[in-house]
Amino acid sequence: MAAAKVEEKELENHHNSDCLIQLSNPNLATMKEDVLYHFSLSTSTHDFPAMFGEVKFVCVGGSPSRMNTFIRYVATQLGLDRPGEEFPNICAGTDRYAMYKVGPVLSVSHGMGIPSISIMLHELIKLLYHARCSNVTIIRIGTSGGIGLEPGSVVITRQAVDACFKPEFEQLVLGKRVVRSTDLDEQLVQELMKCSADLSEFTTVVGNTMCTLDFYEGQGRLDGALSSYKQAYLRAAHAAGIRNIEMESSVFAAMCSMCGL
Ligand code: R2B
Repeated sequence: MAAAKVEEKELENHHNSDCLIQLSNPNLATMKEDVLYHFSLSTSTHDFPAMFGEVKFVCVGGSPSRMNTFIRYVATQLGLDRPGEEFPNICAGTDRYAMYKVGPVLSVSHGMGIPSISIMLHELIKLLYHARCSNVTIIRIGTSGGIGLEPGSVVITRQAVDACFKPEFEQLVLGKRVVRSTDLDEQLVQELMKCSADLSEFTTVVGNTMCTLDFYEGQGRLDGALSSYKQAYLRAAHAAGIRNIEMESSVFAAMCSMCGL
C-alpha cells in the first residue's frame, strides 16, 4: 500500500477504535431540537461540537462552588489559568447545575442524591454525544463518610454497591423493577491509585462504595431527626469491602457504563 493509503487506513482504524458515546434512545434521532433543560442549553441555540468537541475528561461533584474551585485548580495545573479572569458558568441561564470548562476538562455540579445526579447525567451524556466527543473519561469526586478510615482519607471506588452490599442499581422504570450493574473501570482505578503514590498528606485506598438513598437513617448516622444506628451493620459493611458511603455512585456507575463511558 502507498504511504498515503497506509496513513489513511491507520487514521480509519484509529477512528474505528475511538470510544464513542452510546445513547440508547431512538427517539433522539427524530427530534429537530434537543433541549437540555437543566443546563439551559439546546442543540438549536448552541454549537455543541464547537463548545465541547475537545472534551476528554469530565469531573462531576456535588456543589457548584467546589466545581468552580476544581476548574481553577485544573487550569493552573494545565497552565491554562487566566490571571484575574473568572471561568464563566456555561449553565448561567439556570441555577440547577453549574458547568465550567478549561481545555479538555469539563467540571459539572450534580447536587445531592440519585435523582439529582441522574437528571444531570442524562443531559451531560447527550451533550457529549451531540458534541461528538470520543474517548471521554468521567470521574465523580465528592465527599463521603468513611468506614474504618481516618477522616480526610480518599477512597477510589472499585465497585458501587447498594445498601444490601450488592453491586446493583435498582430503579423503577414505568412501574417495573429494573436492575443494572454498577461496575467501574478497573484500569482507571489502578491509574488513579498510582497517582496517589505522589501524595503523602492523606491516605488513599481502593474499596467499595455504598450508595444510599438518604444521608441520615440510610447511613446509620446518630444525628438525624430519626436514627437507626447499628454498629453491627457498619461492621458488616466493612467486612464486605465497603470503605465509604455516599449517595450517587450506583446510578453514576450504571448510567456511564450503559453509555460507553
Ligand atoms: C456526599 O455528600 C452529600 C451529603 O452531604 C451527598 O451528595 C454525598 O454523596
